[in-house]
Amino acid sequence: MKKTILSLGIATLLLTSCGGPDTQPASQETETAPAEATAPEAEASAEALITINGGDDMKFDLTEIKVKEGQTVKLTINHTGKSPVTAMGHNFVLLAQGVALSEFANEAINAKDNDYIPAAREKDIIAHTKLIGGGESDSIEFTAPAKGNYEFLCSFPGHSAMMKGVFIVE
Ligand SMILES: [Cu+2]
Repeated sequence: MKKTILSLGIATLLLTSCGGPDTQPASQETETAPAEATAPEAEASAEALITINGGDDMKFDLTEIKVKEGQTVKLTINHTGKSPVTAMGHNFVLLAQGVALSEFANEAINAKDNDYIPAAREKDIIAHTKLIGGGESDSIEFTAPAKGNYEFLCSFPGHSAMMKGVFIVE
């Protein structure tokens, strides 16, 4: 009788000790899973692909753009309308921090010969596309500046009242 109780006890010990190693591979799996999940994120943070559209309705389809500090920003602007560049031209101009958007836009009106980019304000611009008309596109590439909020606009006369937004660097 004593022998059977002993062997039962050993069997229980073996079973419980077997349960130990069984749970270990499972915990190892959960440890490797987050590492795999962060890999695509790290890859994505290398560059930010932004597409912004503007049509004959004088509107951008984006009023907020979010990127991460130091990212390579590849931005494409599409003019989805039909109006010629002289009547309904669009561009994307990203202003440096602290630059008053309305003041900049007012000066841009006098810079028709330079696609409404005032030459004296180049230092106040982080990046800008060329001025495009209906059906046209332009792409630019630049490095996202330091963390903070920046403003962007279309500098064609009168457009910035409607065509502007916040460029957020996180
Ligand atoms: Cu415009």
